[in-house]
Amino acid sequence: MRSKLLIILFLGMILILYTFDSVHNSSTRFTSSEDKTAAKNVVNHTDQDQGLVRPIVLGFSQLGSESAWRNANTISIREAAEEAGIELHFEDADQSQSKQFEAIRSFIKQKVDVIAIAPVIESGWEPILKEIKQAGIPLIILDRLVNVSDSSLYVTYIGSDFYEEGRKAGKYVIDKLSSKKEIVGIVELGGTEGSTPSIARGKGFRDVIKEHENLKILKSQAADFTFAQGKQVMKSFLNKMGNEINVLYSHNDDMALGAIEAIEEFGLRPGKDIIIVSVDGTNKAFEKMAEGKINSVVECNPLLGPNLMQAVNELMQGRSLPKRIVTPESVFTETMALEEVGKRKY
Ligand code: GZL
Repeated sequence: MRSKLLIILFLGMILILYTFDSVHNSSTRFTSSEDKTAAKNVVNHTDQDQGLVRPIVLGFSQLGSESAWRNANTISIREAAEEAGIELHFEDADQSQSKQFEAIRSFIKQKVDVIAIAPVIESGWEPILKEIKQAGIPLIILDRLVNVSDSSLYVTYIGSDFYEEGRKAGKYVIDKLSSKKEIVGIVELGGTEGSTPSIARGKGFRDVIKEHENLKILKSQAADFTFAQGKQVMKSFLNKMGNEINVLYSHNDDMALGAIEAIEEFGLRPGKDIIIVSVDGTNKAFEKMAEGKINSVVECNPLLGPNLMQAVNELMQGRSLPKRIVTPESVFTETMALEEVGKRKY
């Protein structure tokens, strides 16, 4: 009898222990998974409440990949984001403003911390910038500018002084042809119509050469900053007025490189029969300058990644930024070309 009682007691003990253990484990299992979700949420929420470090999320709308300059600009931004530990959401708009608008609306939906845009043209931005402001997301303008009545729609504009670049190109032409008293025929390959660099480089150049009556712009046409269109438009210039052309002013190197092919196919010598001044300062342009086929290149610095990430970090630390951040640049001529070739970072 006594042994039966002991067995029943023992079995009862095992049953109680088993029941307790299975209840505990299942709640632990549930709790652990709940912990995982909670932990994730806690990390996200914590960074809002207690400032724990989590990656800053930057949404960047790049206008396209039309030129060597643009590709160098994109590489600089990707590398600088990596270096800064900033999570970069990058969208390439293939030079389409409506694709830039789509990218910006997706950044707003993703609730990114900061939005940056390299606007393909200056006009048409007011409504979408108001949507960004409505969403409470700070905006940085990079490279080119937007034409808006309310500049409070963006925090800062980081980019070159394109007007000064145009002036530098004009000054080079004046110096190079100072001995000429007869008419000097100039043709101009413009960048993307309505873009800040194209508008400002054209104005800066004209404001400088207008003092010299013998310097005449025979023809100016947009060629969208691309090699192919630069070659095509230069070919049309040559067919219309080949022997009157003494100077080509190209708003970027890619179009100048295309024009060089057109000039050689036409039977003239680039850099000699036609003086060529270009803008950007890509390594390929320096190579042509070293060959004597381009006479001068005005630098336009695409390596804006570090500037952008510094601005994003300072913004997120609550620091104020200047409305305008100008990138430093130089001018190069044939004499400097050889020592620069191969040194260029783009
Ligand atoms: C200038 C940039 C221009 C370059 C071109 O900052 O926007 O666009 O000069 C590029 O090469 O395509």
